Amino acid sequence: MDRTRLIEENKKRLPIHRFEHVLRVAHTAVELADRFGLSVEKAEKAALIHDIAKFMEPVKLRKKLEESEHDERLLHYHHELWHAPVGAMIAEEEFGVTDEDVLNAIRYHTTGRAGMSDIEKVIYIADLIEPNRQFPGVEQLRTEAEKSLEESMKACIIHSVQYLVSKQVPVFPDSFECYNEYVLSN
Ligand code: DGI
Ligand code: FE
Ligand code: FE
Ligand code: FE
Repeated sequence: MDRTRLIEENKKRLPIHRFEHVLRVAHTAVELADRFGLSVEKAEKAALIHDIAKFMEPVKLRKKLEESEHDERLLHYHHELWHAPVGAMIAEEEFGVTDEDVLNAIRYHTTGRAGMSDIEKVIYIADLIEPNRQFPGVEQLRTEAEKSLEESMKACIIHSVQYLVSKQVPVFPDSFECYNEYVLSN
């Protein structure tokens, strides 16, 4: 599915504020991919699909997950996590995406995971630092993203885990595994 159609699909399925977030994430992801010598096409595609399931009802998200092979642990965590794997399912089934890297970038954009590919990192980072994100520390994350993909991903996952812990909400194991990978390696 081409860029224009993907944008149309977002417009159809998302309220305007979320639609605009998706466009900003795509813009940021393209910038990062270009900066770090990665596929701009893959980055843009993944970004343009990443939140496609964000406004599906939790009941529908659950049903969709149960339709096929899924990480059983997800259903024991907050439903906010479900739009990412369901987005990957929609990408494959409805938009004809076959590229595993693009699918994984969508699937893991909320939690991160250990062993992320560069495109997965780009989407994770772009989602967190797109120009409209405003939270204490975002400027520092943007500065990191000017320099190195690795340092940037490390700073982003540390920020996210710290934020979730500060809120005292359950943290999905993939996020901890991602965090541990970064803080263990030097
Ligand atoms: O969809 P977005 O709002 O653009 O961003 P996202 O998909 O990265 O995150 C969606 C929400 O999920 C965000 O409010 C933070 C939350 N979240 C991320 N990881 C975890 C989490 N919530 C819980 N409870 N546990 C997590 O591990
Ligand atoms: Fe999301
Ligand atoms: Fe995110
Ligand atoms: Fe997002």
